Amino acid sequence: MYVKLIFRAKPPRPKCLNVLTCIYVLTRIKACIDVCNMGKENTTKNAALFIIIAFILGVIIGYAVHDNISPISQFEVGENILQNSGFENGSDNSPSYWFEAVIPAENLSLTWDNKTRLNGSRSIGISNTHNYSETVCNNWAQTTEKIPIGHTLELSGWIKTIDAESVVMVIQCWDNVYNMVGFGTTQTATEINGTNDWQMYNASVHVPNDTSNIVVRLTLTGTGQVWFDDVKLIVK
Ligand SMILES: [Ca+2]
Repeated sequence: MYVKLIFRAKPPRPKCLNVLTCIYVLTRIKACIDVCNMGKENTTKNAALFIIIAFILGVIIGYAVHDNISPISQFEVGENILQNSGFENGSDNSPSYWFEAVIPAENLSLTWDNKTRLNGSRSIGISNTHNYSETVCNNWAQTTEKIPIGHTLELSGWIKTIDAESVVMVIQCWDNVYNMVGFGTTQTATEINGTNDWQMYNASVHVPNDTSNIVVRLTLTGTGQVWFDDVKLIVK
C-alpha cells in the first residue's frame, strides 16, 4: 500500500533514562553535600554508598514511571478501541477521529454521508471514477490511542459497494522506526468488489511487542463507490 503513516505517537520514555536521570540528580545532591563538608571528613566511602542507593531508587522510580505511561494499562479485553465507530460525531462536514489518506483526483470524493448508512444518521464513503496510472488505495484512516501489546485485535465493519474495483479494511502495526511489524486484512477471508448491499466483514492481527502505533484503514482501490458503518476494533 502506497499510503504511509501520517501520525505517530511519542514512544514511552525508556526505563534506563529514568534510572540515569535519578542517579544524576542524586549524585549532584551528594556533590553539594560534599562541598559543604569539605575538610571535615573523608567522603569516599559515603560516595560509593550514595551511588548504590541512588541506583536502587532510580530502578524503582524508573519502573514506576514507565508503568504509569505504559499502553498496556490503558485498555480492557472486549473493549472497542476505535473512536467514533458509527461515524455519528463530527464537525465541518468531517467525521471526528478519522482522516483522509488519498491521492487527489478530480473525480475522487470522500464523504461523511447522511444519505446511505446502516445505522444512525451517518456513514463514511469513498467515490472515484478517476483511472490512476498506478495502483492507488484511497482510504479513511484512524490511529488508535490504545496499543494492546501481545493481544489479538479483531476488526469488524459493515460495507456497501457499487461497482467497486476492490475494497479492503486493514489493520497496520508500526514500530517506532517506521517498520510495519503486524498486518491484518479482510482479504484474508474474502475479496470485496462489485455491487453488494450492507454486509459485515472481519480481519484480525496479533499486536507485536515492538508496536508503537496502530492504524485502521478503510480502503477503495481504483474506481467505484463504497460506504462503511459501525467499524470496530475489539481487544481479544
Ligand atoms: Ca452510522
